[in-house]
Amino acid sequence: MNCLRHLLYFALLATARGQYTPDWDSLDSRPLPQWYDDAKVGIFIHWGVFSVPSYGLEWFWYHWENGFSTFVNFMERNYRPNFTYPDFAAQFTAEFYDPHQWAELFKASGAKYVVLTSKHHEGFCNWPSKNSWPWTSMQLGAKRDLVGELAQAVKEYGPELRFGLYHSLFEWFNPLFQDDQKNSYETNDFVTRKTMPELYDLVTAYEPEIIWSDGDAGPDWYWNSTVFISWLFNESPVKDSVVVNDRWGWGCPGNHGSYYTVQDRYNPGILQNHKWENAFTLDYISWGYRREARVFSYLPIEEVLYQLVSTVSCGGNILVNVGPTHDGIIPPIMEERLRQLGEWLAINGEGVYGSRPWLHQNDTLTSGVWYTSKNDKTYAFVLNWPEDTSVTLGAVEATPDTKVNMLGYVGELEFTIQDLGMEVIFPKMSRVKSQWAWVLEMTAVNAA
Ligand code: H79
Repeated sequence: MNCLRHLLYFALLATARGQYTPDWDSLDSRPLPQWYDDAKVGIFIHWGVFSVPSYGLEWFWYHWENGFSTFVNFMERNYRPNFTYPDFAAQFTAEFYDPHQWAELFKASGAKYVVLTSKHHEGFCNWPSKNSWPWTSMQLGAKRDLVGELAQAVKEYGPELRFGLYHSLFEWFNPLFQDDQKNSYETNDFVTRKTMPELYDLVTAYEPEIIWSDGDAGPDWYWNSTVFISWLFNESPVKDSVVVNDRWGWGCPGNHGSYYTVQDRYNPGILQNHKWENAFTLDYISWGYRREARVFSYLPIEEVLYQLVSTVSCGGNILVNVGPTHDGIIPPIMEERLRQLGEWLAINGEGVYGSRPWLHQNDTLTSGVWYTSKNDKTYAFVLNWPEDTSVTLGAVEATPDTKVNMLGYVGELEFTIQDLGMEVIFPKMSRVKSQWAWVLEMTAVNAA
């Protein structure tokens, strides 16, 4: 009896203070907010002091400091002696930064959420952090709250475009972190004085609905990750809708969090039993802007669409990255790619948003065909227009009630039943609205 009373007491206490306890078993039991699974497409933005040298990649400082010759030579050729990386911050000016223009572009891309780097591994804060003086965008360069301005512009679109923040736990050269590392993570001044105050500050000030954690060098108990996430899920202003990824300490990626990012550009190609995200960048090489990139370095729209459909078919979302310039421009080639994506989704989004994996993920006979499902419909994404006039779907079995349409085309498509699957006759290309990839919408079919 006493025991029962204790149990009740603790249960009440737990409800009063929120239901999640600071351990992974409890945190992982929280159901995924559905908006995230339905959204499928997000935009990632890598913007920081690395956007000033805009050379090589966003790991510029790390490579230069560690004596990589390309970076050392670049600095010797182009900057006065004694120029330091922090000196770049003065040129992070953002004079063309128009957050409303950015938000309009992200909306036009068909994305349902936006994730901005609040602070990358260099430690520079794109918001007026009180714990990072004087290494923030409020004190140096732009003298603006870059995070706050985008949060406001994105939130004007309501739940159709949600706002999220990337945050790097570790900072390459922060002396507090380096000391903790030297002490085998048994001291945690960096976490208590820097990382955690900043994370709580970001959530309270900007109410992001995604915390995209990165730079989880160290054990999760060192970072205090579960304590922060239990506060986020129980008490924070975004407790009902927020989602977090999985980079919260050694051993966490692929094991803990609302959804798994595992590693950059993760795209396993087979159905996953936990929600996941494929974060990739429009530049094959870098997440941050780099001036020397040539046109061949950018993913063609066909590749972006391949990433989208192969990811969504296997239960994932895509997070498409752009790297703005130091002055706040999203380079036109990236803008074009995002607008192409939006153009394609405007025609074909029915098979993407709110969809769920089907019984087969890709076709058993024809390569470049991926599937999703929604309500009573099955969608086949055909990445290659057929060389002759038809595509044979080995994974689909027609029934007497089967109907086949193509999104962006008026009228039904003819098909014939095959020994293995069905053969769908494609219409004349000139009468089809979609480009780059085509979506068959099928009713009353079975998995072969
Ligand atoms: O922010 C982007 C990357 O900078 C970041 N995650 C994405 C979203 C990232 N953090 N850690 N890593 C990626 C993995 C680190 C890989 C490394 Fe390297 C291999 C570090 C040094 C060698 C990649 C290649 C980065 C520099 C060279």
